[in-house]
Amino acid sequence: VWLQLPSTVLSQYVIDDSRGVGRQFDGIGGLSGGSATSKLLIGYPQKQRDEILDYLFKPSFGASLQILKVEIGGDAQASDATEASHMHVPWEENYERGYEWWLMKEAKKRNPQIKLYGLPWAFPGWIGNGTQNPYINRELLADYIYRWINGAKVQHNLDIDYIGIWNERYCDTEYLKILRKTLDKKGYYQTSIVASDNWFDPKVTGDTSVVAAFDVLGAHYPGVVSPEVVKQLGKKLWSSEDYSTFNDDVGGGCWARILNQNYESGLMTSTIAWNLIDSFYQGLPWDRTSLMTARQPWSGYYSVESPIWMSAHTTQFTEIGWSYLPHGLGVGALEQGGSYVSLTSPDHKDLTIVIEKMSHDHSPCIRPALPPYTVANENATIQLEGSFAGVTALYVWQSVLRFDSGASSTYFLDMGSVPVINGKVTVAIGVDQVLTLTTVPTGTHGTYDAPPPPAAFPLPFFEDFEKYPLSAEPFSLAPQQGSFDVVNVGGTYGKVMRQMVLQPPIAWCQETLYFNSSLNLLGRFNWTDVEVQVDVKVGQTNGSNGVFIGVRIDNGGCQTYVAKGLFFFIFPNDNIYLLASDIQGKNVLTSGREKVAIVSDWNHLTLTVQGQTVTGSCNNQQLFSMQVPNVNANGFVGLGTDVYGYADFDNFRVDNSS
Ligand code: 147
Repeated sequence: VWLQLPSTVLSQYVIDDSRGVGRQFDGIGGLSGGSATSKLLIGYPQKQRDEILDYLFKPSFGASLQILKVEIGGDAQASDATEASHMHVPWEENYERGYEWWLMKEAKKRNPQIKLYGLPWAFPGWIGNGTQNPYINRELLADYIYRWINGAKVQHNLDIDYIGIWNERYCDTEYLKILRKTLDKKGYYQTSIVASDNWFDPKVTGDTSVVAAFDVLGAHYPGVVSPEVVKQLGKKLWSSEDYSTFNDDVGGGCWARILNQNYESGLMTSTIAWNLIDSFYQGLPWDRTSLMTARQPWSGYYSVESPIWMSAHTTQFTEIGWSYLPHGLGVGALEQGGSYVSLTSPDHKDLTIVIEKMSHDHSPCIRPALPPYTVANENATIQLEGSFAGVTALYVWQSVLRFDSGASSTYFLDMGSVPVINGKVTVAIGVDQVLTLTTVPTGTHGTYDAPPPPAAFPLPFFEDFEKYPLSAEPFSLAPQQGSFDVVNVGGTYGKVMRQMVLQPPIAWCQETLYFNSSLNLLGRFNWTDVEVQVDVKVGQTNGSNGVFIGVRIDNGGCQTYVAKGLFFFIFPNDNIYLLASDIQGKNVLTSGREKVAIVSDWNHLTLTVQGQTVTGSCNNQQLFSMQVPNVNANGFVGLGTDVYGYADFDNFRVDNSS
């Protein structure tokens, strides 16, 4: 690491706290949700699940994240599946749904110091009283958010440290003030408000009564820049959502660069990655734009990617509450391109210097566009002064990202320690490298044995929901619209899965407003010839009109409304069935109402596709068997309701048809 690089340049940097410090460091985080990005993680075998969670959260092991931000489920799609609200309807409250409570507890178990941050993307429809405006009754919305914070505390003993307004949507400043008042009145003084999870919004920063009501100004994808006026505001500045870049080494380069430069350039003291982990089915939007990848609970396979180790360069050697050093005295741009930041502990005994020299072409993030710049190797002499003048050695950790063909990158390598003589140390900083120099001795490149090899989703699949606790969201079904809870109906069916949403939610994806169906996906995007069976019953009160099962479904996420495939609907109250090639049931391939076996109680549906032949039956009576020339060749299987409303599903079975 030291003076290995042929370079004529010898640059010099001074690290000195004698003129005070810069801003307080607030931690590096990951975002679960916005939406359903952790969906498949909870279904992993215990051993691999614990390993993955250790790579994310265990201090001095892997990413060692300092903040976990989660979605407050709103029963609506917001990227990769819906997340359940704690109040599907106004007359209930439930804190057992989904997986975010579980994830927060697993994170806290590993790191009790980790900070928790909640933010809604969408809201149940009743919050807007049927409109798309969540602020129509601000007190009601504040109460709904307070209940989530209180449920976290009372039901799960989780303290929510930060709470947001509405992800990347209109920030109502009257509501912001009412939320602050509500939380104070209920005793949640400690929960800080982040505004506005969008951009450095002048509406938020311009009014002193609004500025007084929040603690953190959070911008998304700021491109390491914050305007001068917000730097003067006297508020913490965060990049409260960032990254979103494919997690190969370019993604690692993006993450390393913005972790340093969000402070060096933008004075942002926290950066949070969307998203924490790719634990959603391959084939859904935003493939691997995650710190690591774990989307095969059936095989146990997972993969630790470079952004995990780029995080470690900062997180393993700092704590929330440390301070950055002043610009020019520990923070700045490198002479030959790249950046360095230095942080010190509150007692100024510990020092951590993180250096990155990411080249332009190997570190763009998904957004915004990266302006051109150049980097070159340099040898740098670092002079320690002030409290650090007596430091005699620094531990060195290095990552080298390599893009030349055949070369392999090295991540977060323990380089031992380097002597510091008379406060001076010289290191070589190469292009596409990250270096940490630190007095903190506890860094570890955490490692587990390789997980089992990857495998395709195994068939046959069968789910009767009996193993789940009440209100659970079944692990392997990924709802794209609607929300599905395990409920107990007793009798021979026992536990079943019920679609719970009764009216259109306040959307995050505007596209979801184009139709009112629910859809729950499972399996593999590559499936071609499959048979799906399920027992279904529409609700008697607040019921949906109809239910469907589908195969070769080609779309999820915000584009669910244009999903194509083969969808077999029944409408028990009208005694009608139909087969359509789109989820909206507009392109009808066949339909009928005579001699059908549909009943108002439980019906057993079977849909089989083999090549171009599709066959459907209800209660073992065949309703159609036909050639379908122009449908998708492959896709997920799924089930759902034709409009929002209760419907029950049980004994869901998927098998190969050929
Ligand atoms: C963000 C969302 O907050 C996330 O839920 C996820 O969808 C993520 C994917 O990159 O994107 O939303 C943004 C969508 C578009 C822009 C910025 C953020 N944009 O075009 O600047």
